[in-house]
Amino acid sequence: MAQKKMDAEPYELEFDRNTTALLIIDMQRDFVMPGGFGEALGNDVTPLQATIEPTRRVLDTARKLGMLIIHTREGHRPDLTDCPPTKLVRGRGKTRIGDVGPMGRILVRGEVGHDIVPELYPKAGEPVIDKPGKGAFYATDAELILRNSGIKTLIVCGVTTEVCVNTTVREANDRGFECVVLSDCVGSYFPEFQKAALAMIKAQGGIFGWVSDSKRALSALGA
Ligand code: C5J
Repeated sequence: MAQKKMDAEPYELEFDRNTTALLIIDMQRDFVMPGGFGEALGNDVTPLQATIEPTRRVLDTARKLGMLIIHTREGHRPDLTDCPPTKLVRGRGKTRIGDVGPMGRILVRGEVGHDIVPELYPKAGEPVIDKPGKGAFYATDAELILRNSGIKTLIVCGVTTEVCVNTTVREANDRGFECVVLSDCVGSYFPEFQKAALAMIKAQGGIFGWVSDSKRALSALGA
């Protein structure tokens, strides 16, 4: 039986495992390891590392169940022609997008820092979406892939909760996808933003979607 129920807020989520995908957003070294984009913006990256283990458990289960798994990476072409000049100068840090850091050029495709952490590394056949913006739907083929696969529901993990996760969930919601965000599998550099970003998703009867956690998601998936 593919029809499932997940304990979540603001109320139980009904979903069909066959039309549900796991979407893992930007679990790149540039955000979760020292020396990348996150740190260049002045953040302590260690809180984000706590999301890796619960996300790995959900990823393992999704793989065992044969679900569609999509990974995203935020970043730019080496010539930065797809990076808005406004994004380049924002942050005003000493190190900016395209500059050389300890993990290669910051937020540039093909560099070590741009790639996904080894624990969650995509397997062959799992689509990886390279996105120039915060949302996974802007200037990408994410929607096409999801529609072609008959996906209706997204289980969302990744970083950061208030930036790329929230932007993507809002984009997905406007396109008619149902999103459930797993609170221990999404992370922020700011505890107050983590709290607010999750609250916004489930507020007003689930205005953008649902919030659950890895334990409840794994139980709902039948793991
Ligand atoms: C940020 C992201 N925080 N992946 N990107 O700039 O959330």
